[in-house]
Amino acid sequence: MTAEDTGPRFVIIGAGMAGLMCSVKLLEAGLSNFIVYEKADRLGGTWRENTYPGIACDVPSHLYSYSFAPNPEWSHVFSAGDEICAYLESVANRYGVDKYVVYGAEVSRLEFDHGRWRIELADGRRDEADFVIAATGVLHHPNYPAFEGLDDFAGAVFHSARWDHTVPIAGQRVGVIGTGSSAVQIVSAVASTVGDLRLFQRTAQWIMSVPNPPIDEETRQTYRSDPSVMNKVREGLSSRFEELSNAVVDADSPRMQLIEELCRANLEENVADPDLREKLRPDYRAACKRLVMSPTFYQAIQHPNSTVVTEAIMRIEPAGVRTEDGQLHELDVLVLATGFRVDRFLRPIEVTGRGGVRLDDVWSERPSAYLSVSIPEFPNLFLLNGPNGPVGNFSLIDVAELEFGYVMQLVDLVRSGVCREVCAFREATDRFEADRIEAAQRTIWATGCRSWYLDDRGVPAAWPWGFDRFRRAMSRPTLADFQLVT
Ligand code: N01
Repeated sequence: MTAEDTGPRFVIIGAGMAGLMCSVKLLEAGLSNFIVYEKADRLGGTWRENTYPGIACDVPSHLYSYSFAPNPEWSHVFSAGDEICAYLESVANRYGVDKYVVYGAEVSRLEFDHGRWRIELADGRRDEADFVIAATGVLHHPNYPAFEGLDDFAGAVFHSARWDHTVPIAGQRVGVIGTGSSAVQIVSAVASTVGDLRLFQRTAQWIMSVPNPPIDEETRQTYRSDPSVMNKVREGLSSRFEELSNAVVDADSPRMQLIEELCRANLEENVADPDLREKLRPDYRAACKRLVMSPTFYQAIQHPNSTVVTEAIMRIEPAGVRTEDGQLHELDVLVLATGFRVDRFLRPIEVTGRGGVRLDDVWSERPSAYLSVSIPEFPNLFLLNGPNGPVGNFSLIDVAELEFGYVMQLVDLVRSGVCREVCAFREATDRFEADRIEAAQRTIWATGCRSWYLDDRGVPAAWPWGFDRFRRAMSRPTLADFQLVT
């Protein structure tokens, strides 16, 4: 135990990108009395779980890196998932946070009791903490579609985030359900190696063609020897993403129109067969759904092995997928690239706040949190990448770092004796929600499509303003919005 171990105790839930960042920053602040509970047996979060062929991040790697750990070794502009996972592991090693992570430790209950959080793990282990930071991810709980007969399928069936690498796909008849970013990357990666590919498309997607060139050795050497060059690259990427963020929150902006034109031109110029082009043409505005970026999808879907199936799925049979037109699409492997349940956040953990308030009750309609970070009546509990935050076309690493800086200012109120408990007031949270919902109507996400951004009322569950506003909001808490219990 070090001297600091007598300081406030933190429990961090999740050893993904955000949980690791918290650990590094707590150590940096001299706060080593913390533990990270990770239910899996490896760190990496989303990059550990998603291992499907073709996986890469659609935020450029030099932006999708911690600000404190730039990486001159990125191999591509958009590097692959295993490279990102290896990067997270190397950061964990370099900063010595690995030893703070307990693997195979699933948190099942959190209860606020007499000013402290009591933590229970699924295997019965118990712990206590002054602060809990939930770094449990957004796209974490797979959405399994409820097709009749799914369990009867005779071949292999798995979700894109649970890829079964023991199942061979080369030369096989493979079906992919869904047309989101995951499906597009899978199709692009496997079209030429499978025997037959059926893409079951419920809704067509706009695709922006963004090239993904390798970063050559000479450039990497420059980054190694002069990190300021790499930092300039990051700054340039960051300002381009801010422009994108400002475009998508204003459906009428000229930049949004430019994005739409680029997507339209990609379709017109790169899909040769007019029938296929019409099948692939969405009937809603580009970026209404999360914009899919791929330089290779149209090429892959025009491969002789590939077929786009637009007839609705009637049921799954042992031999394959039966569509409404009566056709049976015979398959050996069925991939459910059907997205995630995005309203879960730290649930199914049972969380009980002050006075026995249950998070399940507070969030019975839908999840909400003040500035996506703090929940009324749940003091000293903070969320990273929580509900209604900036999930749309930003680097979630940047988001988590900014949120952490904000959270630490709240933690410091307790550490310095200003208060013992801190959480947002209900009325501040309601006011934030009202403003957010009003602004959300002007975003591109509210222009008429079905997407995972929309909550059960059809309101985009995302930060509806530009990134500059988020950065400002995170720079300093408005203390009047917080209930400080002394
Ligand atoms: O999931 P999605 P995803 N019957 O929710 C379809 C990030 N990400 O895993 O459009 C038939 O986007 C559904 O159809 P529809 C990124 O933020 C990033 O692909 O609702 N179809 C849709 O086509 C992304 O946005 C990267 O009509 C059904 C698809 O399944 C987010 O993760 C890579 C169905 C789900 O698409 C999620 O992407 C991967 C049903 N019953 C993911 N149910 C990169 O960085 C669902 N669908 C590149």
